Amino acid sequence: MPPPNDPAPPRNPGAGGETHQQAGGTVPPLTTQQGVPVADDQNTLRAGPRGPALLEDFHFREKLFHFDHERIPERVVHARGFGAHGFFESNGELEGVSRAAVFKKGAKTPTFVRFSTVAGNKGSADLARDVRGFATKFYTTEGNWDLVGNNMPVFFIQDAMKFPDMVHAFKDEPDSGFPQAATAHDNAWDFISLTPESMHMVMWVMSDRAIPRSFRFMEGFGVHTFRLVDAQGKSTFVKFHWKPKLGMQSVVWNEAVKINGADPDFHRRDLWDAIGAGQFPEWELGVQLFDDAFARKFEFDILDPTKLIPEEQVPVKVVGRMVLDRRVDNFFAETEQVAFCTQNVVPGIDFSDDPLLQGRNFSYLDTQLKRLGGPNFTHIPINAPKCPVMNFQQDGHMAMRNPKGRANYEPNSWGDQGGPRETPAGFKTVPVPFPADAAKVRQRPETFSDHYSQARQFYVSQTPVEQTHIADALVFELSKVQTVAIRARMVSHLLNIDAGLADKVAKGLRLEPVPAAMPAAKPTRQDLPPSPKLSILKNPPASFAGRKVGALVTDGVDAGVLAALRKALEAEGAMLALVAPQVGGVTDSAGTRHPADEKIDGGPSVLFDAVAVLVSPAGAEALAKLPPARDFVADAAAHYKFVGYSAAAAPLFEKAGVPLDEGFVRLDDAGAAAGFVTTCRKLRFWDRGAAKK
Ligand code: HDD
Repeated sequence: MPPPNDPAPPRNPGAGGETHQQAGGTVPPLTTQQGVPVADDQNTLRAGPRGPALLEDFHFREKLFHFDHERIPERVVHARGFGAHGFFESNGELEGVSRAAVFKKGAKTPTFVRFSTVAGNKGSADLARDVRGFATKFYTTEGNWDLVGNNMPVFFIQDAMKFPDMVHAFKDEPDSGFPQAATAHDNAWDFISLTPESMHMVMWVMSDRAIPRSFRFMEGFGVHTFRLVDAQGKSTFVKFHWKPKLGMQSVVWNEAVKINGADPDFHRRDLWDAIGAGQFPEWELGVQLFDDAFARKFEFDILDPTKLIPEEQVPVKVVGRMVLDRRVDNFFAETEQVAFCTQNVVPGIDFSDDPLLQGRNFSYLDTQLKRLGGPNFTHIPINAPKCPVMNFQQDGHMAMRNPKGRANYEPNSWGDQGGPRETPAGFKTVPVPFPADAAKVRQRPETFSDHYSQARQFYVSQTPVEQTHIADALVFELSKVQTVAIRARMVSHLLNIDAGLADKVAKGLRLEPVPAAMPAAKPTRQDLPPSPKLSILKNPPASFAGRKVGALVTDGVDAGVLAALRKALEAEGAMLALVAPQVGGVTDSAGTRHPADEKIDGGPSVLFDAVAVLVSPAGAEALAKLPPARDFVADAAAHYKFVGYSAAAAPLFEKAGVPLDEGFVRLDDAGAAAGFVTTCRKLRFWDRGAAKK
């Protein structure tokens, strides 16, 4: 057996039945599902070579039957995702706060994470402007804990009742079936503009958080307030955070659009490649802990999932780390069949009364039944706990865990043979008193009614570059909305968030006249201080580790410079990909051949974090005539990337219409490589051109 992550063995040659490989050596015999060895897998059983197929061909019938039933329903949201295995290691900081075994000092718990986009279908492109799912299954010694979060700490709606409407509006429109994996259409913005509680989340989704460079460079959030419960039953409110060790990074919108064409699998490939290369992504698990007293004095309701608690107000305490160090062996078996449920908690972790969370606790179990076809989806290996499971639930489709003996109920009189029993150490819901005067109502609390203050706080916490991106994204999305009244309604909301933002968007849409501000249930608070932690660019990574430079090379590339660049990147923990006119590669100045990772039009610069142009004079002249080579440098410049270059590259820049600036770094001798890599740590040269706005 090859190790699980080894490349697949070569496929059997030949399709016509003459050259197919026979069993023998290390190749096992092909069998039917019944284990019957198959002598001929090329031809159906026929009445004569040109006659009709015969019904008795059980191998053919079984093969087609199985193929016809390969698909299961895709997830109604988060259909497109990618998973990996890893572990969580606790540093013990929560020992006194939660009795969960997963938080014991040094406890190492296996995990499975599935990242996803929300709106697009299973085959959509990775770089959609969208929220990213960040769902983690912890296989703890006391059962599975699912932390089903997103890469944004707030949500569009406050009550699960609105979830189907929200999802319907965001996904493709029901008559046309498009656009898909995009909110840039009338239905989405109609719903948003009629739902003021979504305004905070809209700021996040229009920000660069919605177009991450990689799953590895994203934060994650549990969103809701949960409770941690200690051994005495005392509970503490908690919000969960994942912080990527490699820091945060996003792409720019024009880049996202092009990545979707160049490599729609960009995010999944990135994770797959990184783990394969031994660059295991790592996140710190952080918590914001607070008590009832804080909850009472906080400006917003801690049960409202459209609000966050600024980290400056309640700092994030690191309680452990998660490393993703193993690819899946089989996408369907693991990534597709994994079933996350928010109600999967363990002793020491409990829910709050957040109405969105309460609704989710119903929805996830329900959806798995539909998706996975029966109540025994917990028997599928990826969903099965790694601790003992014992109860009296039985039978059902595809039951794999079937207890022996006569006891299938309790109480019973069968003593030691009577099966499992309740234990005092089990999960107990925290006794939270209901208000004595509580009546059955369908009513939003008044404390949920400020929809603009935190949207404003998010916006004013961004750098000017990030604010520009938010305005540009709004203009882009609303330009795709055909109903002018919806555009206007959005601008009237923006006026409650920030007058400057509303002005930019109105001008960008050429919306005349500018509407009045939307009447608000509560006036926007102007006094909330900016929270720098909400900005990506105010929290840059410490190094270029985990990133990738694409070097456009030609024959005659300076052997010393190329070797030095590779060495400097390796020392930084970064990667180098060679892009050449032909995939066979190039011969350097010392006569050594370097195979290319990409042919020039298969490896556009949007796939890299920074680029280098290392060419000979003849090579530069030849590249200058190639449109994809000109695009390579023009896009790198337009996307504010750092560009390392040899002097000979000048004709290419000239033909591409790219003026040089301080973001272009000369790489004429080997000594310059390390300096270039240090420069790349800043990730983008935002001072270039339009970004200065
Ligand atoms: Fe949800 C999937 C995250 C609100 C109903 N959700 C799903 C996944 C993630 C989230 C990451 C994909 C899990 C996977 O990879 O398999 N959802 C969230 C977050 C929310 C949220 C962070 C708000 C804070 N979701 C939410 C609500 C409802 C749902 C309010 C319904 C009342 N979500 C579902 C679902 C899905 C799902 C329909 C589809 C596939 C699945 O569950 O397994 O049940």
